[in-house]
Amino acid sequence: MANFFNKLIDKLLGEPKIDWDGLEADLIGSDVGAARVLPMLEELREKDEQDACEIVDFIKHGLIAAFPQPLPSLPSPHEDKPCVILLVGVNGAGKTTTCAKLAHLLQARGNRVLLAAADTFRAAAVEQLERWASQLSIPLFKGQPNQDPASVCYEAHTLALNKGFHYLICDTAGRLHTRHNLMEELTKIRRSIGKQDPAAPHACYLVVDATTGSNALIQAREFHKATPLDGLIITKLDGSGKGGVAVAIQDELKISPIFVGSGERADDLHPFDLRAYIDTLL
Ligand SMILES: Nc1nc2c(ncn2[C@@H]2O[C@H](COP(=O)(O)OP(=O)(O)OP(=O)(O)O)[C@@H](O)[C@H]2O)c(=O)[nH]1
Ligand SMILES: [Mg+2]
Repeated sequence: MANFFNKLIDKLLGEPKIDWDGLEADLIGSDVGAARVLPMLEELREKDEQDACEIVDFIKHGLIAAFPQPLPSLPSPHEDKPCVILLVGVNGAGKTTTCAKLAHLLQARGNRVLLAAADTFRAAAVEQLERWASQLSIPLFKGQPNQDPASVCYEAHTLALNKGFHYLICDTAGRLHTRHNLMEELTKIRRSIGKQDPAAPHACYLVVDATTGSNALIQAREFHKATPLDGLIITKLDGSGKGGVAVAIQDELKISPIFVGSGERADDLHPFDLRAYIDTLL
């Protein structure tokens, strides 16, 4: 999709008429998903639209229309209870970094935020979040090495409730969406968070690496089955990936992006901006 516009211009410059089959092949090969692009191309082909700018505009509008208006936003704490946010995703997607960034962003907005290091599989994961927490002066709850992540989340939630935190952000271990037992563990974490507040977790976000491509749709399907997802956080948008798969995820699962990560620093997290995202895609 990223080169779509350039290719389209090249095509128009090189050929007297648009090669609709070639254009279709380019678009289907993108992560956006055939379900959305095929009907758009069909309409353009019927009109025999030849103006490249019109074509791009038409596709832009079609992609924007895939998303709800307004887009869902981050929940707020209510009735003096902390708002619990769970971050899940495959290995290396950017969960731990995003937990720190999100805590930093919420703290800067005047909230009291607690981080929970619930990736107890690897000592390094806890240390990584500890480093962020100390650098950003954010309180952190960590359990014992190898403690059950569900019980770490439960204890962190107890602390957040007792101490009047506004937000609790739980980091979880990376897991392959194909590993049934690891996905089951997410269900357990969710249940343990719900014990003291049936509305919790108030948001569960899938962290997706923008360079992943269409496999992210499969990840979203599987994670959504294990723990209903309330949104996406697309990381590494500063890299080569444009995260076009978010359109396919929105189309199929009705899960919208909430934030995007654009670098490795604490303030490289921004609310998802639909128009900017579509502009980058094209
Ligand atoms: N360029 C860039 N790098 C990022 C971004 N988000 C995270 N990273 C980097 O990606 C790598 C993995 O990030 P982590 O936060 O450790 O990912 P994780 O999902 O917690 O990984 P596991 O716990 O191993 O599953 C780190 O080197 C991060 O600095 C981003 O938005 N942009
Ligand atoms: Mg991690």
